[in-house]
Amino acid sequence: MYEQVSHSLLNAILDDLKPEIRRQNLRHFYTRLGANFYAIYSLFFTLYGHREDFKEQMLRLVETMAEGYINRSSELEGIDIQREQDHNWFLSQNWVGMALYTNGFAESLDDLADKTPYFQELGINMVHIMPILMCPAGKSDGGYAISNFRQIDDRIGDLKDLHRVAEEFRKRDILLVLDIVLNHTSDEHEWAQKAMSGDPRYQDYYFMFDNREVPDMFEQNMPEIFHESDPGNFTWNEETQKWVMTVFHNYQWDLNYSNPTVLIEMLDIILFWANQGVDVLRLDAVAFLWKKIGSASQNERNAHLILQLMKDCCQVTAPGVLFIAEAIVAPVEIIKYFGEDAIIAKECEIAYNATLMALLWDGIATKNTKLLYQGIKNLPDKLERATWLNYVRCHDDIGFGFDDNDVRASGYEPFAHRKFLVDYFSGQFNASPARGMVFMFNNETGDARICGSLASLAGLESALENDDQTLISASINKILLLHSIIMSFGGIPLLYSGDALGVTNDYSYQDNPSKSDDSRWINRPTIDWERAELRKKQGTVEYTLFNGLKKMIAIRKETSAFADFNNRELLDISNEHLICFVRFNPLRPADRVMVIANFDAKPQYLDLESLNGKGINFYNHVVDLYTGSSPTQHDRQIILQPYQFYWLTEI
Ligand code: OTU
Repeated sequence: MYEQVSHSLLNAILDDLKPEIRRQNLRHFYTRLGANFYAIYSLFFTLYGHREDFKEQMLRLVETMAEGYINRSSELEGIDIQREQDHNWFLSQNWVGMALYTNGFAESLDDLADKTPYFQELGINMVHIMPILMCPAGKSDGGYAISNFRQIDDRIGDLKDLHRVAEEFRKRDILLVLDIVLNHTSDEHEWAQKAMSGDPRYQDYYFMFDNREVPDMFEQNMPEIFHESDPGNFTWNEETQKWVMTVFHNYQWDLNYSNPTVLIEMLDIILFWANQGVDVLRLDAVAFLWKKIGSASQNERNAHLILQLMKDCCQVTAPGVLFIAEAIVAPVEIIKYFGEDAIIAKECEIAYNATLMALLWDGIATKNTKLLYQGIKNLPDKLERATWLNYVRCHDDIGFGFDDNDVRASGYEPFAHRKFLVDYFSGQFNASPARGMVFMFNNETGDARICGSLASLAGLESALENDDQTLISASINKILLLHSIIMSFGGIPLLYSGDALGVTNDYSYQDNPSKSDDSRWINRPTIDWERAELRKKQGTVEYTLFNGLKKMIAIRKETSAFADFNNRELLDISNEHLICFVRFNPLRPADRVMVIANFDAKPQYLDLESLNGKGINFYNHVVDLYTGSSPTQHDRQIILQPYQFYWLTEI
């Protein structure tokens, strides 16, 4: 948009640019800057317009984008232009992701590059390599307490190795995803160290207070994240005799985005990694970016403005790069991280579907789909050009953060129901085969979350221990069932390292003093590659899971109705153990797939009359894409075995 105030400021900024920048050929940069400048200016003005140094900061912001553009390789610029032309590319059903820790999956980044064929074997073409940057040993929060945003942890490799990974991936059309930890730094980061030595410039990068007055005001409304290990949101710092805001661990200092320098530094880091050949950036803990006294300091409007600004700026320099919002918050809040509008107020193209994840686990524990239905029904439609990251497990805990109204509408009392879920997955509930751990139990509120690997939560660990074949196959079927939903729901499925091989809990963290107070380590596995060979041996758990998932992935890629264009219709049916939805290709509505999944441990049936003609036409020849055969029908009913799913289509 053309508007006089911002346009004359833009002209002034272009005159003031450093000569090194002015001398460059910046054609594409200028066209994009011109297109986005009004939005960038308006957002920056809303956040920092009251400051005396506003214009200087604005100049610095433009210089940061220009420098980022100058450093972008022509190969990456080519990809930008290609993606600009095919701007819906990431909504295709072709993408299937996997998240992993370098040192759990491989020996090092170099070794990970050598293991690329494993991804291809399974069909994975988007790999989220979890934090790889410098972290203090011990006080690392699994890589999310970073002491240097530009240096790769030398225990796993260096920038050269990452370039090799990026190159190997690109050759094979695999997308590379890396983290940007925007909300905080390690207390060993140079900025924190300078702040500790008393430098006021760097003290302004954080929230530091001489006494408890302000911290106490904040505390009144701020929930605690790691209540058991790190209670409170502030930590006393001896060196400076100040209280520092530390929402996560006491060694993770929250960055202060009311200081524009912080925003510009972090944008510079985003652009730096974009220029290393990263396709997608996972923005960690985005809900926490803005702190405000009197609020929970999560999901604040200004947090959204910061993300819009980062998106607008990144589009100018590296428009081919996508953002994933990691905001594990209430369903109505998650959706806002896509932005308000697909074009002028865009934030992240992709967001973790934490709602679906928690709902799926509810289905497993209750063997019932009431809450799953309710939750999906109330999941708002996304913006255009936005997509979910659908997952079952990740490196974190599981929080049962459903909407209380949905829980009530399903006939449960929220507190008691959550307690049931925690008891079920921690194996305290009678007859539960799950082997999870309670995470961050809060005595005052009764809140708790759950850790554990997918296989152990689904009962595989206990079944193997008891050598119970029936339970072993039930747990395998549950694992496949959960994946059948994330692969067909709409969005990019994100598998978690180890889950395709049925890797169970790793208890070794309990003997490591720097890990033992964080049970999330139980679900951060080290892959045993010798054992992984069993995926090639028929009859093993590894074989059944790996090949089941491999087949699902291959079918997904061939099924255009599985692309994500808000093209899903949830069907009301008369059986509360089943979930049933239809996916259709918006361009060719006759291409439809009906997904039916049975969450019960007993066979269930779907009464075709209850569909009222919705879904697909069962008078035609119907076939299950997964097995290639027709579904079992009897008397106008479709029969599903325990934990069975169908992907039905008419042929
Ligand atoms: C994220 O987690 C990371 O995934 C965690 O591994 C980190 O510990 C954390 O940020 C701090 O960097 O912030 O918006 O319930 O779900 O902390 C959600 C715990 C987050 C995690 C939560 C999450």
